[in-house]
Amino acid sequence: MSKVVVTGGAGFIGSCLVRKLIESGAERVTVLDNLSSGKEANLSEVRELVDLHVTDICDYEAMAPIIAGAQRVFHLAAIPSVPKSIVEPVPSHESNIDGTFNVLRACKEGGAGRLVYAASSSAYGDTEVLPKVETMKPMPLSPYALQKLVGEYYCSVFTKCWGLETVALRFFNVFGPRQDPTSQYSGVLSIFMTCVLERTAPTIFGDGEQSRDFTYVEDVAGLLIKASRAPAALVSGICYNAGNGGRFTLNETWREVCAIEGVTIEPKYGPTRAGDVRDSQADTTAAVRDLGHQPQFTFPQGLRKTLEWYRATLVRA
Ligand code: UD2
Repeated sequence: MSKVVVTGGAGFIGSCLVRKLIESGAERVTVLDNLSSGKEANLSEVRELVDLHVTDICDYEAMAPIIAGAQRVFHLAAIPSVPKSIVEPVPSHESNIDGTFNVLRACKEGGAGRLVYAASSSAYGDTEVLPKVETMKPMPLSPYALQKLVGEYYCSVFTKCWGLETVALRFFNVFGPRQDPTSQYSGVLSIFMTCVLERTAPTIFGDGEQSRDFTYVEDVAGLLIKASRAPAALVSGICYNAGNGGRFTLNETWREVCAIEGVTIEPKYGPTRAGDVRDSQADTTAAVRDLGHQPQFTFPQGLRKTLEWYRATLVRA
């Protein structure tokens, strides 16, 4: 039986990937997660098919044996926040750079087949041109953006120097069910969802005209699996945009969320956040061509599905 490992597999994106791997034929999935933001409950429907190791990627001795011998490793464990990396740069650096190095080293020394890495669109910073293409020069604006970029470079160097198969996917503002809305660092859509259901006004940082390529979590999970299966000669050592290809401002997005719910609530506005990118939109040409990327959910469809999930969850809570 082929071993599949997902670091961060109890998190919002990781747990969606675990469910999709099982749907697409994996008999069991090994999850490595320190449960700092992930939750065992995120895996509840598939828990019996998951070998969960509550382990930190910063602890090499503990995590290396879990990765050893895996055919496919998906590295999603991270401290994934621009503002948190500014307020608390040390844990962010340790997890996102040292932890990623540990995962790559464990893959190399443990004879793993392929590593697929969750990179970030934040690496681009503010480009003059949209959409953003992989050939553009990265211009990180925050420690988090730089850390994720270092991870990408490390992937390609492990491919070049030691022949480890790697593929990096730059995620573009992923949203969907199970995104935790409870922290000040939570993704904006998880905050919008709870605000609209509780009929409270969100705070938009800046003028709300910044834009994002919001990507539904199931499309990202599907692309991760495609990246783990694409021919090595074509994709190994390469980084791809994993966005949806669209672009919506925060003002438009809040209005759309309110329209789906049938309410009108004026947002509050606060100061622009340090390290914030102004506009973000993926050119998905390379991912479509090489990985067969084919998003299944438009932004409004993803919003509706997400809102349904938050509604069911908030009612139960
Ligand atoms: C970055 C990356 C994304 C992913 C993510 C991980 C970019 C363009 N995107 O997302 O790919 O790696 O980091 O976390 O760099 N905001 C509000 N009110 C709130 C919360 C957020 O207005 O209550 C704003 C925030 O200032 C930003 C936008 O919403 O302009 C999106 O913020 P986010 O934290 O959801 O994600 P972002 O863009 O930092």
